[in-house]
Amino acid sequence: MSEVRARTLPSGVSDPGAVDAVIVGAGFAGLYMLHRLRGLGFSTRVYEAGSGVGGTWFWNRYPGARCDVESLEYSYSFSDELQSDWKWTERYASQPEILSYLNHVAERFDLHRSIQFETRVTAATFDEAANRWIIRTDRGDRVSARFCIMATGCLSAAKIPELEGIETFKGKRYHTGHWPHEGVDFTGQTVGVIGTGSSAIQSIPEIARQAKQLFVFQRTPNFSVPAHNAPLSADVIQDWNANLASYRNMERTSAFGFMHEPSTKGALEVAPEERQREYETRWQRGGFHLIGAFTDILVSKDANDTAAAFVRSKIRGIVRDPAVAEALMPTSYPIGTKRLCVDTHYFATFNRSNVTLVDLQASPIEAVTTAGVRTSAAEYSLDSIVFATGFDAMTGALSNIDIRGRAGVALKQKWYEGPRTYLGIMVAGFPNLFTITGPGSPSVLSNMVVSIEQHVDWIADCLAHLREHRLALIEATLDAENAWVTHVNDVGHQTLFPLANSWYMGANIPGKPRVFMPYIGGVGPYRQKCDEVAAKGYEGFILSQAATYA
Ligand code: N01
Repeated sequence: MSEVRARTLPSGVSDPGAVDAVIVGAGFAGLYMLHRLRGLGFSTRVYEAGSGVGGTWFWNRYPGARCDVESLEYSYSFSDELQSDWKWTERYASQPEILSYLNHVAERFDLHRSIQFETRVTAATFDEAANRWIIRTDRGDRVSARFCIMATGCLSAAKIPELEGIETFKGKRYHTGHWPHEGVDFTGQTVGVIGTGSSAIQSIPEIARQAKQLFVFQRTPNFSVPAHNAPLSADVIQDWNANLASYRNMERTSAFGFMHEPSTKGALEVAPEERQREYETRWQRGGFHLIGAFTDILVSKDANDTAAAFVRSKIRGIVRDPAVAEALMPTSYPIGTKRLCVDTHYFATFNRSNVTLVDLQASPIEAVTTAGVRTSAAEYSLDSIVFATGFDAMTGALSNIDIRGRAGVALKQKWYEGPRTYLGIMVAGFPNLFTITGPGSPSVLSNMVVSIEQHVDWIADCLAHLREHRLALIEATLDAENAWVTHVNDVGHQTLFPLANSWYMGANIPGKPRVFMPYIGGVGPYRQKCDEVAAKGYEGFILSQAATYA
């Protein structure tokens, strides 16, 4: 099979070409998927909306943007040479470093030539007569593909809240997920940041250092733990390299896709002093380790309360003004059930004289005005507003594409009451359409790179299997899908996650169904399930004959 050369087509010109596979998106998922399919000899084209590779790391260039999974672990494992050649410099990699890494990967594996940039896929329609997907783009492309693989990301459809008067604001507006490539200089400005999720918590300390005055508009306080970011020491790197195979295996078989010290006890099984010691050790270590301190933090409210109280006591200790500290303390949901944030000096930033917390629970935003933001208590004049207001998570990027399966049924319609998938990889009624880290898989509850590699490998092996057996189609059965959705819900409801108004639950998007979208059964057990399904001849899928492969 011949490689399809990428080229940027002039607007309005349609491409009648046919390929084996179209991949939508050139982030971590799309790049590795392209590499695997090319290695298998499938003709493949990638469409990417951005002007470069990187996905999340291409768009999210806000100050302080950094991964909350440690850099050595937040990296591909598929190539030994890549692993030994690339040198991470910090414990938690910054956005520019991750983007350089992904550019390096694209160059190293010669991926650019199969990617058509600045091209957004607008529609994907399954042609039942031909058993092929017809993919259309905003540049007028029309390409037919046997397989359509969505590598569109879980947090890529940025959400600006529907606030009255937004368009009238005379100053500058930014969204953290669409940050200007040239950067923004806030020196001398009065800036408002709306939101206090991970993006806000990372950017606020950086913006505060530049701005004359910063107002932080907080609707829901967030739990955050320190990153304790630092340059990677030679010892850490040496240990990582010496134990690479076993560490990678630990990630793949773990609960969340990264290495952690597993706990063996429940939080209430130990004496208060021991509990405190354990939390303190993990706080000092930094990152997500705190949430793994005990086995039951995410399943028992009483256990969870102890971890939440510990973090609140830390906030009380860091923030000097007791009223501000109080307002920064989350109390309305269990810790960990909204994505735990990992920060560098976030709470301490509220000790600065140029930073003011605006508590929207006490006085909600009424409108954006020409001059700034008006709450029920005051009007704040601003030069710039930063919307750190998140994403239409997990389903948003897919819903933005008009995806139609058998009988012209729209995916959006099928998912009207919440996403339904088999294994988070396929959807009944949408043959040969794959969703990398789709809803119903561990995805956002895991180290994304580990989950991406697992899905890409599974999909690549599946396509090779179909070709080897001269099969045209793979399609999830409705029964398998229903059983999986029930299982995903059952497991989710054994945890505390449904208690929070989180984006995991779709709660941040008005009108979005409240469904716990990711799968919390664990990265290791999930991988095992996917492998078993494949080993049993793709149990739960219908595979059908009569393919002609070029
Ligand atoms: O978005 P969010 P994010 N008025 O949805 C508030 C990943 N990520 O971009 O909680 C006022 O978490 C909203 O308030 P509330 C990570 O998985 C990773 O920060 O809905 N406020 C909330 O405070 C993360 O979880 C990294 O009440 C409004 C904030 O905006 C995910 O991306 C870095 C509002 C949105 O927080 C999303 O994070 C960054 C309104 N109308 C992101 N609407 C790392 O790797 C929304 N809000 C470190």
